[in-house]
Amino acid sequence: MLDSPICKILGIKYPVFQGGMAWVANASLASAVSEAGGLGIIAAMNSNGEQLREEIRKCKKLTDKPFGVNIMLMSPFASEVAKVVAEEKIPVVTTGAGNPSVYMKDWTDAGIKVIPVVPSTAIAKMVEKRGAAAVIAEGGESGGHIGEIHTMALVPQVVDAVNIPVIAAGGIADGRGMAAAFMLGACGVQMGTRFLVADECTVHDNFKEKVLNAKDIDTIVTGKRLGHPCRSLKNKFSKEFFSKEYDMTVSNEELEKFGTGALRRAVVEGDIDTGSLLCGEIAGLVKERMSCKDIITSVTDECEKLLRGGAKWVK
Ligand code: TUI
Repeated sequence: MLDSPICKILGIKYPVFQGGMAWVANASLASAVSEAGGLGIIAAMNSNGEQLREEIRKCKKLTDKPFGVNIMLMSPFASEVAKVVAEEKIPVVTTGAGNPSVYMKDWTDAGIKVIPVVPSTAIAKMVEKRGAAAVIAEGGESGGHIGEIHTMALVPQVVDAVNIPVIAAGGIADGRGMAAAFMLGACGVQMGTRFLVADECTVHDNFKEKVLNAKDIDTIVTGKRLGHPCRSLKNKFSKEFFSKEYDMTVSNEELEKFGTGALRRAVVEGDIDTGSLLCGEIAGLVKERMSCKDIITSVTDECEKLLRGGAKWVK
């Protein structure tokens, strides 16, 4: 059995978080992960307060285990959903795509454990000062909005920079990645891409098939010109976005407009040509559909075996 301080802090069995993937991480996925002993996370993404409240209530009906909500700070509804998580007494809030400082006092006062995603040591230190219970150090291998450095370099530097638990994210989809994260000083992992193809994940089947068939070099980063780089699978949409980005006759407004609605098209409609298939670099390793329970058990069992066998490298 793996032992990690984050399990005690959050009241979970396994130190495995499911990423709060935009448009994807709903009550179905989050409740299945929490039921399996990990930390399921609902993505508030661009939901307004009442839409989020409805999803939270659905999740509460499906599990009595702790689950979290991820607040995407670039959302126009961020301040509205920030209030809803406190009203609904959500035990854990993770944040992404920005600095959560303005909300942190209200959340910690409400007894919420705040665990921001951090792309750098500076932001990790800042949120620690403001009362974060832990941080998720997310490397650039991740799908979706990413920072500048990658998991192997980011995690140990964040571990050294703060005195709170660090969860590693980005490029982790099996027990090897999880064991490596522990060796870097993390005390848990967050996985997105692996859960994207989980049985309980309601993302369109066309999207799941693209992930299952992806190779190592099949992702691309777009959006750097707009200041929000995003990793997704290569397809007609991402390749066109990429070429428009380097075409100075295309304005930023036109570029933003081209991207609007693309994630919903992929996730909900299964449009794998003109939709945005946000996905991490580790997709090439994800070859099987499984339940959340089987994913968590196989990843943590493999991790445990590897950690026990670590002494083979020492004479
Ligand atoms: O947030 C994510 N991943 C996401 S959010 C998303 S929706 C979206 N769509 C289009 C453009 C932008 C977002 C899709 N995927 N991951 C967590 C994450 N947070 N990655 C990087 C960061 C981050 C970046 C800067 C966290 C803090 C930060 O602070 C900078 C500052 O000072 O504001």
